[in-house]
Amino acid sequence: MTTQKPVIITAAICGAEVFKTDSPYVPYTADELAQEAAACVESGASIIHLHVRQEDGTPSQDRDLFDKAIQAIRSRVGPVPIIQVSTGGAVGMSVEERCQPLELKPDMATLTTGTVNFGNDVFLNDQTSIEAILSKIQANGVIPEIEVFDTGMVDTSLRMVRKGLLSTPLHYDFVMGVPGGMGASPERLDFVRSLIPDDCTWTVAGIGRYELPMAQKAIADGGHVRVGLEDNIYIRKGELAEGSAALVREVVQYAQQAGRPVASPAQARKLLGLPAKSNA
Ligand code: KMH
Ligand code: ZN
Repeated sequence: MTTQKPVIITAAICGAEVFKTDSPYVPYTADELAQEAAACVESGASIIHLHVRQEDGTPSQDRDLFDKAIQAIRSRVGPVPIIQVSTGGAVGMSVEERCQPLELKPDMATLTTGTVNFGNDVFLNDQTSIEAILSKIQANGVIPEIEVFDTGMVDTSLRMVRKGLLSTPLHYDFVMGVPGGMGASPERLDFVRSLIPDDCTWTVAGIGRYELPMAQKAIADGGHVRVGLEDNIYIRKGELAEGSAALVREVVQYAQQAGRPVASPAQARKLLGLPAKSNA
């Protein structure tokens, strides 16, 4: 009997574009973020993709707000998940602003390797900015997750490998369904996956109604999955998910149906080449 590869579930619990006016379950404060992270880890998530907010819900990349949130998560959640901070922040933020949480030396951080239209906005990541963010990621000993909103972003990451700026194996997140970026479909996932080197790992974040179908496809294809209110607030058409943990539980069911175990934080660390932690 072959043992199937465990599925790493990332919970994107907060983001920068959804508000309590969209769903009352979106967490803002350190306490709310920690409570939400705990529910997600109990349900099967091993990575928490983290953004933070000011009290009134305004998206922020403030170092102290991240510090409070990470401390709250680490003290509340056991086993301690992999903390992956956003360096994307919200559209319009400067590189300096976006990089603040890296000073806290989290386990991982996102690195978007290209500019993309983002609804009516532009998520700006020119080459100079990508390299500036990467050098701060590396200076703080943080492992990047390459965020791919369009297929050319894989090419850019591979060019950076050839230039010696990045090294494989890399972990990729294919974000599918942002208006302005690549769409979400099985065929597109097959294609974008075919571009990355064999030793790399990948996860899929389907946006909006594509979140759960793309999760199912990723599980069937041996990949990993990201879900959460950052990307989608509905559990079914017209029915709000009562927090990101409800979406994580849905993914756990898909994994069970496909015969794949769900990775613990310790297993996820191993699969992603992160150093082990005693309480993971
Ligand atoms: N909020 C988006 C503009 C990331 O976390 O690195 C960028 C984003 C990606 O969410
Ligand atoms: Zn994000």
